Amino acid sequence: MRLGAAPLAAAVSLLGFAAMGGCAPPSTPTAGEDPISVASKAHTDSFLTHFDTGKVSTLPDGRTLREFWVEAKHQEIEVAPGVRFPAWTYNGGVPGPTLRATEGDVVRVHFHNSATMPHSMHFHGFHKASMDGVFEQIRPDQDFDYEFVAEPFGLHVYHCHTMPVKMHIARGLYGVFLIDPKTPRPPMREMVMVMNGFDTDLNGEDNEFYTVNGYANYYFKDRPIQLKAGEKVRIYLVNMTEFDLVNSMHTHATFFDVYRTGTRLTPDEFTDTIVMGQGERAILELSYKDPGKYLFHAHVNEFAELGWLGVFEVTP
Ligand SMILES: [Cu+2]
Repeated sequence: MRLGAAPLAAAVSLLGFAAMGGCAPPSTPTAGEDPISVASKAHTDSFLTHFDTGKVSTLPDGRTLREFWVEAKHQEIEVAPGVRFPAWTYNGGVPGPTLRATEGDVVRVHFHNSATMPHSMHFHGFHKASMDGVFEQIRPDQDFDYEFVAEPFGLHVYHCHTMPVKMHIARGLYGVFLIDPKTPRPPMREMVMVMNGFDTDLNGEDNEFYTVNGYANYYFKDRPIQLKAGEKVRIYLVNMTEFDLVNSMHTHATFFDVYRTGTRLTPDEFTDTIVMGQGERAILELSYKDPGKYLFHAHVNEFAELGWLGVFEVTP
């Protein structure tokens, strides 16, 4: 970001640590409340733990077919209190839905473009060239079915690949594509965190706000994440920040196991800070021994001050 964003920074980094009190219920509309604000906060709230596992059926050859429905549509969202952003979305929110399959499934994504310009879906993972979402651009009001076998297992992403790609991603056209291994990982509470930025002055060069899951400081101010002492949690962490070369996450007072790209079942690293380039992702597993409130945030501290800040509230 640039220095010009400083006044906006002041507007958002308002929150003293006093704001870390308690856990408010998810946003519900009350009389006079702005519906876009309510919807945007509700999206960030539910995004953390919502996985779209699609419609499952069995093909004649015995394989599992997993179908998803995704619509590109342009929609205004709120990214910080009183700050609107003219987003380009998958299914109406930024990030788009977390699509979850199992290694070996046949995945079919029914894509419809309701926007006023061409868009596409480009999935990370193995697939044929015709399913790559690059040369087949989907025009307004057109449909396209992306189909491939889910592999390799790991934590992947999908995003629009229409030129200029940086603009289509900066406006919000991305989401998480998670492929579980055939033998599942050990069960534990799971959450998804997508690190991103918002170029709210639309200058096409930098971000004025940084968030996890679309709303600045949401898990810091509105709804700290509740954990139990000793409880192990799994975080699917993805970096879809545009313009800035790296983003990062740092946890206070604990360390985490890192499974880079989620493609192996043994950890690569045990640390408290992970740095990721654009499009990079990793699975983290962590726990806290003692009750208390613990910050997590970008260790690019400027991003933390512009909205990438959260709290784990650990109870006995
Ligand atoms: Cu696009």
